[in-house]
Amino acid sequence: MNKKIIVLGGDGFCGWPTSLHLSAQGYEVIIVDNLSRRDIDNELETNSLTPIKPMNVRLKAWQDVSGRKIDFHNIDISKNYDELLKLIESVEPKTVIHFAEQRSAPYSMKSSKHKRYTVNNNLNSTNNLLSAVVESGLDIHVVHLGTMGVYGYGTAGMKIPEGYLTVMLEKDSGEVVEHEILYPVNPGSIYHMTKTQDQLMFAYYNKNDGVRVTDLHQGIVWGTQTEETKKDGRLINRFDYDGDYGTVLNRFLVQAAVNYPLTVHGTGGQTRAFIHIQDTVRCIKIAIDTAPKKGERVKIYNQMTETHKVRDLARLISKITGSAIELISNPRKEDDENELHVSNESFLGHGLEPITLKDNLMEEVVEITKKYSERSDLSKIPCNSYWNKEQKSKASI
Ligand code: NAD
Ligand code: USQ
Repeated sequence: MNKKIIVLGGDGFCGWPTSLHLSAQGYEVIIVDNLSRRDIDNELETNSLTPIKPMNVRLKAWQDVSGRKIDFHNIDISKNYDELLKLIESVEPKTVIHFAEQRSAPYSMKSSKHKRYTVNNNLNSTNNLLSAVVESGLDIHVVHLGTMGVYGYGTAGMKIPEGYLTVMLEKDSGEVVEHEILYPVNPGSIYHMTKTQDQLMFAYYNKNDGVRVTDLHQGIVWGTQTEETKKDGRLINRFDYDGDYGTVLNRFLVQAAVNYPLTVHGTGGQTRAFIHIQDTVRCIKIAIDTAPKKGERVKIYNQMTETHKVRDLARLISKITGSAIELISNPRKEDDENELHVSNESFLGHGLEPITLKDNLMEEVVEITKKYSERSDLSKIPCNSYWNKEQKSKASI
């Protein structure tokens, strides 16, 4: 049986633990990454809170603890199409997992340079991958890490379905017909916009060339370690806490560890979907095992396990740690208050037993943040990427 998997973006926060998990499950894993995320840390003069190791050290450590080998290729998939194609043709993978995009909304909004980089990088990466799959002539399952943010975060009170929406359309004759469409997109940043465009590329290559795709609309990932990354200090996963790449729950946990008031944007009434990194890797394994059949449309799963309001998370962490909470002017143009109901039946139906905030894993994250708190640079905590001039001038009042 073909157990070869290429992981694009396998040096990143989600890609690294996924690569280890799949290797541990007996897959032959090949990582592709251009290390652009590490370059962006240099650009922003920040770093992962956890001391992540260079790729060759990571791979040696994994071989030491597991006896299993993972290959690595440094390729910019948005630019080096021929190298990507050559690799796909020589490996003949059963699955390609695509994490290789610029994933920070604030980074994508910093300046016109960052907007253009995010669009060029993300759209060309996805298009190059799909073109290469078609040109190779191989029947490869593409698993893409998308985002809950393609939907926007508000509905008319209904649960957000998994990708598709049934609508009733009235013909000129008055007859009402049922139709299924991609759920209308409503991106909240340039980054999120690239993910909505990825969706169209998947739909098109699926329709025209029969490419089999699973698109995972993932919520905000929290935590840092998984069963595999805990096995050796050299395998430690990255942990972002800075104003561009740190995501809200992980940021609050670091802020609590370094006595920095929890930075709630606006009223904190924003409701978002969350998932622990251990569940991310489990979900990807499920997505691989439940690949769409030839001729099937793009499969879309909502990859999240619970929803919370930002201020409720802040209150919870404040209760556990005694931290102060500070309401700050929101640098983003987004609704201050929203309700969010999401369907995640597919993963639950395939046996996912979600890790939730109740499962005491927050304490584990607090321990890690305390352990590495001396590596933190408090000047990197504020979010200073503004969505537009108005948000910037409000912040300076
Ligand atoms: P990350 O930035 O840590 O990892 C992405 C990896 O892709 C990095 O190692 C980077 O160097 C690599 N990469 C980027 N562009 C590349 C290119 N052109 N060629 C080769 N490699 C390239 O991000 P992450 O948090 O691991 O996110 C992975 C995916 O999951 C992203 O697509 C993101 O949109 C999605 N996602 C993440 C979250 C989250 O909370 N972290 C939530 C929902 C969805
Ligand atoms: N927020 C705060 N305080 C902070 C940081 C963030 O109140 O210190 C607020 C933001 O204003 C926003 C919410 O928390 O309302 C979430 O922000 P975030 O930075 O945690 O997440 P986001 O920018 O949405 O992006 C992250 C990942 C992205 C992924 C997305 C999933 O970086 O790759 O696609 O989560 S989702 O949010 O479901 O679209």
